[in-house]
Amino acid sequence: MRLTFVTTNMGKVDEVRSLLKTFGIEIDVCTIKLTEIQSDSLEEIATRSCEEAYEILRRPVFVEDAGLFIERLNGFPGPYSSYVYRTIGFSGILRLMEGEENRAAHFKSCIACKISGDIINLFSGICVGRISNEPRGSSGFGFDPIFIPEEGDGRTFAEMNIEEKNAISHRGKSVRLLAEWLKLMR
Ligand code: ITT
Repeated sequence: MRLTFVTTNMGKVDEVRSLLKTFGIEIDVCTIKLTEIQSDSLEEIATRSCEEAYEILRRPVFVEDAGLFIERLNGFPGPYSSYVYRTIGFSGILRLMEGEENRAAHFKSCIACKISGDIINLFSGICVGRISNEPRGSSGFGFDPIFIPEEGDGRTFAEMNIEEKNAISHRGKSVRLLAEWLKLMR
């Protein structure tokens, strides 16, 4: 069985491919733009996108929805992270956080996978950390330059290589759960 990852984000593709490869799993990528419903729940957004992807492609698919949740901003931008990144970017987030002492934040990733039939399987991962005072690093994508994971050594995600980020990231965790489940299915 070959799985297709449906996403428009090539940063996600690099991370997911690199990690799945260590499990001996190769994937195809399809860059069609799926409808993203408005919801406070990443699980609900991923489930609906996955249903649409399966309807269109009619083969085993998965999608991933992720977001950055900032405690002091009551979880903003959360499920709206993609829009917020495109509009105000990470510098806009740094402005909103100017002078704030509480910089706690977490990333969450939710993968929805449909192999066949009616069942959609969900796999989630969370990475706890904080928002940096200034952007650092040039690897990765999105909010990586301003996120310092708690499990790390003080570097931002953008100062890590893919393997280092995958070892502790929200996406690394959800992808490992997907990989373990796929192994059981074999
Ligand atoms: P697809 O929906 O096509 O997969 P997208 O970029 O729109 O691509 P999301 O809807 O999941 O993906 O948006 C999440 C946004 O949150 C993403 O565009 C980034 O700006 C940010 N984001 C998610 N995961 C991230 C990560 O690991 N590092 C940095 N920023 C991340």
